[in-house]
Amino acid sequence: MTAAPHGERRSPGMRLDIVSIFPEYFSPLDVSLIGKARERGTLDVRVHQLRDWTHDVHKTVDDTPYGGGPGMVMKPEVWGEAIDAIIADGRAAGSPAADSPITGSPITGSPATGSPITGSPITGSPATGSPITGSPITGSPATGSPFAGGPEASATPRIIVPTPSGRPFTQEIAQELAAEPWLLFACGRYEGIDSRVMREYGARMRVDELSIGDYVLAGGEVAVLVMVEAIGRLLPGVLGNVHSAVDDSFAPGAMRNLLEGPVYTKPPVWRGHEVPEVLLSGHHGKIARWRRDEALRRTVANRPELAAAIDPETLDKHDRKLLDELAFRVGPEDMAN
Ligand code: 6GU
Repeated sequence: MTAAPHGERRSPGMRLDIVSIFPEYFSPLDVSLIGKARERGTLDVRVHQLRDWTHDVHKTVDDTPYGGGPGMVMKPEVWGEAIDAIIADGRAAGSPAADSPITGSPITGSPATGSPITGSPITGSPATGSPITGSPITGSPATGSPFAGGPEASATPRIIVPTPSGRPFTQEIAQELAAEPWLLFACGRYEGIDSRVMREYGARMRVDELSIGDYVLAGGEVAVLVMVEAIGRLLPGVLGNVHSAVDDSFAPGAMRNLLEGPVYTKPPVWRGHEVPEVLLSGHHGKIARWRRDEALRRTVANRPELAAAIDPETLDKHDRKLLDELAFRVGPEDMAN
């Protein structure tokens, strides 16, 4: 499971490193779309056991939290050694732009000491206002950060730390991450990873703390599976039908802030339930209109907060009439609905 499908030679696709104390969680990545992408070399997934970087007989990865409180916190030293080793390996294995190292940044060595950049802002936290990691994830990846995009940047992975305290993982972020050559997912368990790890790497590369929803999982593993699937299906050639992704719910473009409507297949009548007639009409214009109506209806019913955030500029006369019939108002002025 941890082996790269094509040995040390890097494929032209994306490299994806995952560090966890439960590597066996990631066996689903061997199957289906993601498994096929790995076989083809579109995706080079490497799953690592964090405990491989411990030095004590018990392979300890956690300790009690400073300041007291429940639970345990993952130790920074082991994470530092793991991430340093993976970055060094990725560069040596000919990961993207390995020939253009970032000058001055220590790759290996003791991560806990000698960092020239302690005290720099933690990345990925919008509240810190960091010019590096706090830069908007939605922006062009090639701009706004010395680490985001460009040939130098690809000599470091973009680090993703799954945590319920992170910013929301969205379709837009999935699209942005799908354009990266190298991602490293750092799965925390217990109460999380010592915050200095994010600070340390955030000073040298893009680090994003991301949440998949407003609930708490026991660890980041399942969240990483979710993110990898969302990202992986966007990679070139991974989806069977290249057009599938543009109609996705939440996809930037026509489907922004819209959920997809219902779908049907044969037979035309099943247990007395009929397929909507318009879908059998062969009239493409009417079908497109019907689908948009259904998307609007479903969004208003299931996700009113999304519907309220639809840009009024993107609504045509027919859209407005439908929303009127649903007694639903779009836009910031009137949130009464
Ligand atoms: Cl990314 N991790 C954990 N542990 N819980 C979560 C989450 C992530 N997203 C939502 N809940």
